[in-house]
Amino acid sequence: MKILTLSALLCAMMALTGADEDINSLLGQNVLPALPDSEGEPGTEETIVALPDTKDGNWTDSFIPAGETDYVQSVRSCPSGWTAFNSRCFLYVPRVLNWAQAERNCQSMGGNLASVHSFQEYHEIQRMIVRVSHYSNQAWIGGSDAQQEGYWLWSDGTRFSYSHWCRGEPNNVHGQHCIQMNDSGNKCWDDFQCHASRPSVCARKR
Ligand SMILES: [Ca+2]
Ligand SMILES: [Ca+2]
Repeated sequence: MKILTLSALLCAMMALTGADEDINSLLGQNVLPALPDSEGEPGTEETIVALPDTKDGNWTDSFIPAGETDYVQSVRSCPSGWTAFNSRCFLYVPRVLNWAQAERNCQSMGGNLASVHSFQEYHEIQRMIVRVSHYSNQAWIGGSDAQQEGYWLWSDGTRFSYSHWCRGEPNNVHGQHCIQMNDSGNKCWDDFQCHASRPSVCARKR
């Protein structure tokens, strides 16, 4: 009889423990102890400090994490005339150039023709062009399949994972290997002849 009672007690305790776990799990409380935040300890402050102009004379601000005396980790603002978005700076170049000239022009300013990785990013670039030029002009961006037909690559080396092609594009009519944005009424992407003259959009890291 005593053995039976003991067994019944053990079963009841196990059932209760299991029930506690289930309830905690439902309430989201059955979690591992919080780990330290790898991005920064709570209470760490970042201060914005104006730095002397650098050699290109256009930088203005820098973030210096408090307590960092050995190095300065800079997240710089964009050069004058460039538009900041996420971790990059963008520039609309109204002067018409062919795609290769446009890419070289961007490189001369420390960037490349812009790669585009999301609709949000594309929309920001479109807004910048309207703000600067008051039109929604066709413009070169950094996509090309000149190396191998149908293999689209960005000139800045990033992965070609997002696209905003117009209906029926890319169609490679008479050999089209460079992407112009803001094409047709839908302001979408078209593959076009790389030697054509277009405004362009440069991008560089902040
Ligand atoms: Ca092509
Ligand atoms: Ca086309």
